[in-house]
Amino acid sequence: MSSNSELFDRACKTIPGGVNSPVRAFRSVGGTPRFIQRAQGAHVWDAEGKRYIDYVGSWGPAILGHAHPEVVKAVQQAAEHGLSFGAPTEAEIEIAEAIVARLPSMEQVRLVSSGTEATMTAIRLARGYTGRARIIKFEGCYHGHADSLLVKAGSGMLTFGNPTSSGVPAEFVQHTLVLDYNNLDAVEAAFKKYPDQIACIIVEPIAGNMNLVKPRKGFLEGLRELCTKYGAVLIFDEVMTGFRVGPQGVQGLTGIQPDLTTLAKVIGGGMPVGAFGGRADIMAHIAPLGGVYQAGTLSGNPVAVAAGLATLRLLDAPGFYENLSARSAQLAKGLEERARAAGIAFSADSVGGMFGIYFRDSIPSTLEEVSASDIERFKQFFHGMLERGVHFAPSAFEAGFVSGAHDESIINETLSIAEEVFATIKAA
Ligand code: KE4
Repeated sequence: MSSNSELFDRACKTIPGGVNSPVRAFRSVGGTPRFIQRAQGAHVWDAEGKRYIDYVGSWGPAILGHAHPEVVKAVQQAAEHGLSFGAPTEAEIEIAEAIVARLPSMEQVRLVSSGTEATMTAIRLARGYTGRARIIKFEGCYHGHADSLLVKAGSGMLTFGNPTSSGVPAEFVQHTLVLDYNNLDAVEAAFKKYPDQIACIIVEPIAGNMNLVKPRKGFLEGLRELCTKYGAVLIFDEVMTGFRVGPQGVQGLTGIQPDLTTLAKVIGGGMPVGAFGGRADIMAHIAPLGGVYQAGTLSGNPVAVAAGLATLRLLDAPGFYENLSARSAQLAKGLEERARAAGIAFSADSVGGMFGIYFRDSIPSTLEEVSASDIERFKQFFHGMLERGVHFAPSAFEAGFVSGAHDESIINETLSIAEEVFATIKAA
């Protein structure tokens, strides 16, 4: 049996950074990533056979808990009939109907294989539908790694973005305007400055990629009004929040209807499924109906769709989301109580099956406030918990995830471990 560090050394020889997605490399917290051998319910086991209570949950997909028997069975049964055909299947109709039935704003939906594909295409569609080039996104929101989204705010508030990644020419982000999350005045100013040039706003309606940050009262409503007023497309990127924060995502919690929604994670149940969809009059512009091109060899893959469909159906169980929300809230409140009892500046928040923990006195509502939290203390907490068998997200700028398998006893076990860890970590 190889150790995690032996596997990491070996991985680094053939995989850049030893990982297939950067956050997994533990670079923002230090130390050696855990190589997961297997997972079941609320737990994962690493290469050394050590068990962890898991709050990463594959960054959202494992909402039922890992390896749910009915999801695994659905995958096995689908695989026995073939893995991929490059031709339409009834299962794709079933999952499209399941998604459309759950999200009234989605009259039509197209499946892809990742959240990045979904957001990249939704933006192209908004540009094709409006004939406009400029887009608005918000600092701290992550929508995948398409070129025009790897961008940070320009020098001036309303100047266009600068690439955050090498290999992205400035021209590729010159139409992307990056504004502060929760700053509605900046959005209004942008529309006043470019009244007929903005194709869309893409927003995480509850942000989960700068840690959990909720919209302030009126922010989403304001985005909806401004997009309607100026003829721009409002895109809710619900890749993370879709069917995670509630049975109808953020749009169900708020009653605000976007023009397009992007999804992934939960709708694949751990398999590669993404989706974009919304108003039929906009979706009519997607090939083969319209001139906005999009395609994918494995889009709607029958095995992946089987996992997603089984997951969505199991989420309909009576009381599932009430229990999920209660467990997240129990964890957030319990961590906050214990940290503060240890004299640590700490706050925590939760919504549905997502939670955020912040080493600062109050819950943040901007990236700047998250960035001002005590990152060093987070790192101490992260490693203290990891050593004691609790796997949190390896970054102070990520949300955490609870599953239907995290019962009260598992949350209480986590809290008693956290109490030990809070007693050990010191101010930076
Ligand atoms: P993917 O291409 O990773 O499937 O989805 C991109 C994406 C789009 N939109 C939102 C709101 C997202 O959260 C994501 C991906 N989320 C990250 C978690 N911070 C995935 C983890 C990773 O990058 O390894």
